[in-house]
Amino acid sequence: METTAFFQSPYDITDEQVEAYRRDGYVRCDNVLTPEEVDALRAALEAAMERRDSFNRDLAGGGDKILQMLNLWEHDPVLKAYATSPRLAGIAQRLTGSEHLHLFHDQALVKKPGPSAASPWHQDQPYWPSKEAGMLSCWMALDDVITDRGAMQFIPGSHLWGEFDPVSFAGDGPQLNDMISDEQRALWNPVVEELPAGSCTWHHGLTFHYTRPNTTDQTRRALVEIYIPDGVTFAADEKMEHPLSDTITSQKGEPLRGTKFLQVA
Ligand SMILES: O=C(O)CCC(=O)C(=O)O
Repeated sequence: METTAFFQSPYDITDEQVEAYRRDGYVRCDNVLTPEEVDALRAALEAAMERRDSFNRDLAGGGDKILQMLNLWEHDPVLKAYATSPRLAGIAQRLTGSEHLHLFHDQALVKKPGPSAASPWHQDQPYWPSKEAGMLSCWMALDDVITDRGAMQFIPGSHLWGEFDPVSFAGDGPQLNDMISDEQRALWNPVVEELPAGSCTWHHGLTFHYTRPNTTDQTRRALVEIYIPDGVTFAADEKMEHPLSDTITSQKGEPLRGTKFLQVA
């Protein structure tokens, strides 16, 4: 397949998957990418990791335990084609019911073998500059992910529990366990989604999720795309700073837009 044809064809997400997303706050989509597309994304990601020319940091506080690299699409045409692809935009439209979608940002989240850390239970929405909930993430496995390599775990239905405070990925602040009610604790039934490379999960910004440290001898490379549906506005000073705060062009209360938030649908 020509590189230019990558990520163009639609993925036929079923009504049952859409229903599951709305009920559980996440959904699994198998075989969204072809093996050739996975290879192209892996090569692009490896090159980006070599260059380190995108915003990058260790989410666990140092030492590449959870390497995060943001807006890789700016430096690579394959990663841009993927982030803005009709395939992902089409799935996001179906899941959210939104006609229009903007890319908030992409991010690689890499857990290498060796010193690694858990991504603590958290929601995404508290870290985002958005007032309303509704933004969602596509978490794509570029390696086969099993529980001990850092497969995503979710609490089904937790997207209906409202917005909690952000937690520290370095584990030095309040953790979610201290914040949830006894009732919520009783409903705390994590589901692990082990995935082959090229399959993904989509999760709502309020859904609690977690991954274990990578204790295997193979790297875990995940590529995450975050989209903004219609109806989400800029919360300005009500929310914490984000690495992309400086690129936001909206005033408080206006639809969340920025110089780098590409329209994808
Ligand atoms: O990949 C991980 O370890 C965590 C992923 C995550 O928190 C996210 O995609 O929102």
